[in-house]
Amino acid sequence: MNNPQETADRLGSASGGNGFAPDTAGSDAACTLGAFGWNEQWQTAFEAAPKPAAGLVPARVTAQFTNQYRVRCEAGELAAEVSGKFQFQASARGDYPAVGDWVLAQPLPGERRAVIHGVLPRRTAMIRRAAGSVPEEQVIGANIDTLFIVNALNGDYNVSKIERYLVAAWESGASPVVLLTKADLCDDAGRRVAEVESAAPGVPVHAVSALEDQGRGELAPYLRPGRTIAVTGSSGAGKSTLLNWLAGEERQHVQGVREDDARGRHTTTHRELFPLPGGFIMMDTPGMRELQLWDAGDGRQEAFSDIEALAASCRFRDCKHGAELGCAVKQALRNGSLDERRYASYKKTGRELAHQAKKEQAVTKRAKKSADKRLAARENQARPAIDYD
Ligand SMILES: Nc1nc2c(ncn2[C@@H]2O[C@H](COP(=O)(O)OP(=O)(O)O)[C@@H](O)[C@H]2O)c(=O)[nH]1
Ligand SMILES: [Mg+2]
Ligand SMILES: [Zn+2]
Repeated sequence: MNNPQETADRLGSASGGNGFAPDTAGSDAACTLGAFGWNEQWQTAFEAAPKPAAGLVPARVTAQFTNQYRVRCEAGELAAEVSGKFQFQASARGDYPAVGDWVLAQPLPGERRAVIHGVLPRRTAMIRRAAGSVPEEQVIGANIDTLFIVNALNGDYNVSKIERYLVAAWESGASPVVLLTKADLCDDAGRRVAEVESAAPGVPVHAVSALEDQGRGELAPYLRPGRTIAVTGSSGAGKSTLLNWLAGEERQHVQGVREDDARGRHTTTHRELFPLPGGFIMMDTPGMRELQLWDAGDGRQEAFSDIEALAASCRFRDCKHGAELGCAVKQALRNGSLDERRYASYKKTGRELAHQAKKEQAVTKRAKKSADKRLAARENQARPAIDYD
């Protein structure tokens, strides 16, 4: 399995029918690694990384398809797949490269393909629980500096949904920013901005309209050279439109523009990085019906820091905020300084994370009993599915 030729053969057969095709060499010259966020820190990390093969170069994963990657290295864009040894050593799905990762790539001579032999340690990782019955983490974006949580100011508007994304965002290490899109469709955007601000302590909130070119100036501080920005949120919230607007040209299809396929209105089908004029890098993502949280205890504490602070001043350290005397949370709910909706959202995310931790523990126990743990882990490592809504 660890034979480069075998890997090349697998790459060859896999690249046939799935619509995967790297750019031709033509546009490569203008795109150096710097345009994809490469800098001295990454250079240092690359030099320090173990090199399991010869001829390794740094490359960034710019797109991920079912079982293939597209990576960008100094020599241009290449199709890539992980080495057999990498597969053998990976013990969890989260060990595999994700869009945004910097990897150790071995370009195959004379071909526009490469084999991935390693992943540089991630600075940030946006993680969710993968769909499926086995609890598994799925990295939906790596090395994201700023996460735009996109929620449209029409029927999509939902503060509790934003709170959920904030839990995952804080956990990821990326700096969250809430963008309320389609401001042209809303008469009281200002009130909603204030409402979201109170549900997102310490997080900047902006109302924008790509359609009417409103709010671009407010976003300027995030759009700095070398910075990676990911957009996340429900399908139809305007993520791809936002990317096109900030790019100043159509880089992504948006809903309603391309003729509908059998699945309906979904146009963004995979995560992909785009280097944009201005030197920043944007990651577009397909919409998610629901963001399933993964192991995000600290992220929850951060996202609900106001409630955590109240809880710290309850009389009893282990206060459940039920009928206890001296409960600061109950008092805040009574006097209206804490919103019932927000408290419900806090409790819901807590229950979910606890439930999931239990499930994970059960799986770990079973895996320990298993005589061939590694084999089990490899079988569980389903290929990342395209996540349509
Ligand atoms: N009125 C209005 N519509 C918008 C705006 N931004 C996006 N849309 C529309 O919302 C729909 C979904 O946009 P799209 O970018 O595909 O959403 P995505 O699924 O989040 O990528 C499209 O029909 C867009 O034209 C906006 O600022 N104002
Ligand atoms: Mg889209
Ligand atoms: Zn209490």
